[in-house]
Amino acid sequence: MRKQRIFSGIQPTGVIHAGNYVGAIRNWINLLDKYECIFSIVDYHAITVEYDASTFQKNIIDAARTLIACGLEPDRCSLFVQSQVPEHTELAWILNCITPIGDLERMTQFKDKSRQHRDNINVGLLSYPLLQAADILLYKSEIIPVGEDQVQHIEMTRRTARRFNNRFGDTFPEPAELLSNTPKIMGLDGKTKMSKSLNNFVGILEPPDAIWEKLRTAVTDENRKRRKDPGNPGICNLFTMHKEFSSQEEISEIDRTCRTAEIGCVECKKNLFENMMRCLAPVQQRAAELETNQEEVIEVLNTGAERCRKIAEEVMNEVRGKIGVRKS
Ligand code: AQP
Repeated sequence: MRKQRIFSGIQPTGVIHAGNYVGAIRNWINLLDKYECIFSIVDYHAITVEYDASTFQKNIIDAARTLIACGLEPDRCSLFVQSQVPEHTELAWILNCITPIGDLERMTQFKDKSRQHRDNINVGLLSYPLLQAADILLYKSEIIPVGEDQVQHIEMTRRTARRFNNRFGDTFPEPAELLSNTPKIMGLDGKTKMSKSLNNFVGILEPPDAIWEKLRTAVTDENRKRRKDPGNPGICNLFTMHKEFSSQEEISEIDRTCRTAEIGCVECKKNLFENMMRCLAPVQQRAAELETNQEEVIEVLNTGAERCRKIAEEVMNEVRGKIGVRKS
């Protein structure tokens, strides 16, 4: 039986953080055997905000080696850079031409990013969800594993697929999002989503000292003013992280001992740090090996791009024919 196809992407915007890891990447790894998996480093998405062209290529390679180190090995999935397959932007243009502008103006991420980048509210930022829809539809993908912040964009992708199908005939499946157990990790400030641009993150390749320093100073349950006050794990972001990095027994024990004030936040953080490093140390080691072997990373990306180009060419031939521009 044919495996269902998965697509997901990540922007090469500098670091991959614990939110990306827990909300998306770990889920991707768990799905590798069950689905046909395509993952992309979405460089054209990343240029919708200010970026440094001189370090961009390094960021792309760094993102690729981090993903491979996390477990996206080339024999288990296709990993490539979005710009290696030009059909992504071609399909995005076509989708632009069938989408009312009001649909895009209503997107929460567009509103948030417009506030964050007031001096650079460009057309690409507005049209970002349609490039994402093109990424997904180009492979007729069915399942999209993402963090909670992307759910609205997947709804938009479904609407766009429906609009295209209604106008030009059945072409695209309507994809469904697939959330991880922890689809939203808050930042170290405990107030907003962990985000690169908000500088409230723990990078998964950061040295252990730096990770500890960030966890040590992270906001926990703000109602717990003194060590002897009972805490409430239900509203503590670090407890959410424990759920991802600690064993079931430890999670239950922390839940109990925090509520009775048998442990303080520092002890809880030390425990989280140890468990996090146990999980991240092998990833960091493999990423360091790949840093000295860039050819291997480029080879993985080229192999992935070649596989994806074949699918993309076929789907675009169908799309071009249906919209009446050209048949090849
Ligand atoms: N805090 C998070 N919790 C859970 N999942 C998250 N994701 C991102 N942040 C969290 C998920 O990671 C995948 C890749 O996301 P991306 O490359 O689009 O990154 P992003 O959402 O742009 O990440 P940032 O850090 O928030 O970037 P900036 O600050 O540049 O906007 C997605 O599946 C996303 O849901």
